[in-house]
Amino acid sequence: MPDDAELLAGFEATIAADQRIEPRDWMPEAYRKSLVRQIAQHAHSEIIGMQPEGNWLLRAPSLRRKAILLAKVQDEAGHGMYLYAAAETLGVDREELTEKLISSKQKYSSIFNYPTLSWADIGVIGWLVDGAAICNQVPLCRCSYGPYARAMIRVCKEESFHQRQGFELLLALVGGTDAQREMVQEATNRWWWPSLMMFGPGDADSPNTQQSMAWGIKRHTNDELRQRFVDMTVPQAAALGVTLPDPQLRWNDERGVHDFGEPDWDEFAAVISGSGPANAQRLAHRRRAHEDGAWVREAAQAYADKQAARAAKGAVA
Ligand code: BYC
Repeated sequence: MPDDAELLAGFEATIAADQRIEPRDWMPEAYRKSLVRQIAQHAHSEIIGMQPEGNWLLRAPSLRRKAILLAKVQDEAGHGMYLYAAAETLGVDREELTEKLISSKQKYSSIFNYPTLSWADIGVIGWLVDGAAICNQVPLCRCSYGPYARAMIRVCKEESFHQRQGFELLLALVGGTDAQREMVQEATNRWWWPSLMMFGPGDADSPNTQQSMAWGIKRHTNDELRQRFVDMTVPQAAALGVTLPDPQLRWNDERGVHDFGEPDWDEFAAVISGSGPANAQRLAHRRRAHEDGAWVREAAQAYADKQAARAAKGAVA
């Protein structure tokens, strides 16, 4: 049996060689915990993220738009399932994680605590929120933990479709009436800063980044990804003919990237500590859905118990 020092050396050699850690491999407890923290938060975000858009399913303006939106919301449920399954490979179970979500012991993304007030919000969520998600999540396909990295490959493919559907929806609106163009601009004004906050606090205030990068969980810092998102989005805003609501946003020739203003970090702190505009509503809705689903879990358990009892009887006979 290898001792602890040998196990740690093996883990570190795998990370240094940029190879994957798999569930059967030894890993430091802090690595496991940090992954559970991040993957659970990610899974919860996908599940809670169904609510702002689900809110528009009955009001989508055509059958085509309804079918597209329905498919997107279902994809998000699927992403939540892959991610809970990835977390389960680390020795936690989905029931336990759901309990932590509905009792506010684990976080979910700040972005889903803002309300969806107009149909243009659905387009802007696809464009900006899914756009930010892609920037943040593509590097996670190379995460050092195998099950998370593999789940992210499929998630990212679907996010890329989500981003395009949002952009296409907005293209249709900006090609419409003045009122529709105003609706797009107004939605952009509301979602721009919360989208920048999705990347997390600035690097100087991000307690987890350094260790997560050393472990190959994160591949870039929060500020690097935020910059990448801004640079990617500016030409898209120009193509749509909308203005991003940041007077400091301009190209910096010397740095070869855009300068941009600072998000309101007090607002971010309030939203992640539960005081955002829709936190209470989102959690109450999730809690109710969980309670309403109790009979499904009971029925599944009764069925599993019956199968196990039959198998045991068969084994004895
Ligand atoms: N919202 O040290 P830091 C989606 C927390 S799903 C809330 O930088 P880390 C989508 C952070 O957890 C979107 N909390 O942390 C779904 C930490 O608190 P704890 C979700 C945030 O982990 C449906 C503390 O602040 N995406 O896009 O190194 C439809 C300090 O932060 C946020 C993921 O989860 C936030 N925005 O970096 C459409 C991706 N930011 O845990 C779209 C995977 C930070 O110490 N996750 N916090 O109590 C990540 O990439 C990283 O976890 C983060 C944060 C970049 C989010």
